[in-house]
Amino acid sequence: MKIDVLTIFPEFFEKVFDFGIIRRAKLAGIVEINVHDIREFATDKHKMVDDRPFGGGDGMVMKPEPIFAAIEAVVGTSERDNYPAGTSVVMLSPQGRPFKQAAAKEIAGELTHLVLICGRYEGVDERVNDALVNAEISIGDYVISGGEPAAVVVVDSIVRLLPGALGSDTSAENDSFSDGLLDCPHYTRPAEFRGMKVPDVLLNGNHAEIEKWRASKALEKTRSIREDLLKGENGDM
Ligand code: 9D3
Repeated sequence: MKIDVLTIFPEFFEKVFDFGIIRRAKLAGIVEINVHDIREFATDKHKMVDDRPFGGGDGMVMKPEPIFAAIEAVVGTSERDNYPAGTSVVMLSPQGRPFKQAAAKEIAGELTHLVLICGRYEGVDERVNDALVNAEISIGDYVISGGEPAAVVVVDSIVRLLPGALGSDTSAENDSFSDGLLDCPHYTRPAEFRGMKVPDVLLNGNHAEIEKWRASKALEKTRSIREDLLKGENGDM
């Protein structure tokens, strides 16, 4: 998969994709991630990327021209109907559909080229959404200052699902019983730390008993803080 990120803060991404699973996936050729400075596609002498909102109001709006030019550079066309098969342009925005694991799976399974546009300021000229964008994604119901942290979240969740991205020792976490539930508690040595004991069941070597305990703890935790997951309201964790 190829991922292109369009941003006015390219330095934000300097190190963030160079760790752990994403780094390994890049080195293995499973994903190629490129970050592009939207400002480099501005053609006026001041390299303007934002302007005052028509109709008045506070804040600035991201101008359409540099974003259209950036899409032409990375996709080959700014005509959405002519995007190559397997290509999708996604806008990170508070107005987007709340991002879920199910969407990460869909993107990882179906796309070969993902383009992420990171908004800033009060918003992006709506003609970008109307003409270029296939989907708008929000990462949740809280306000962040721009699309950049959201792009990192979306990229991470997708790359770890690409075939071969997880080592054989971590891939198990994808299938097991815990599907759709929060995880059970984990412990390692020492068996007693500052008076806090590891539950006996984990020390007795009875693996059937241990799996039963883990399943019951996962269910209990999910019921207490994420009832929505039990009702299947939160898609496919
Ligand atoms: C005046 C209304 N505000 C919306 C709640 C303005 C505003 C807030 C935050 C405009 C832009 C932003 C920047 N946020 C994002 O670009 C963003 C975001 C978010 O704020 N929350 C969750 N997901 C995302 S994805 C991009």
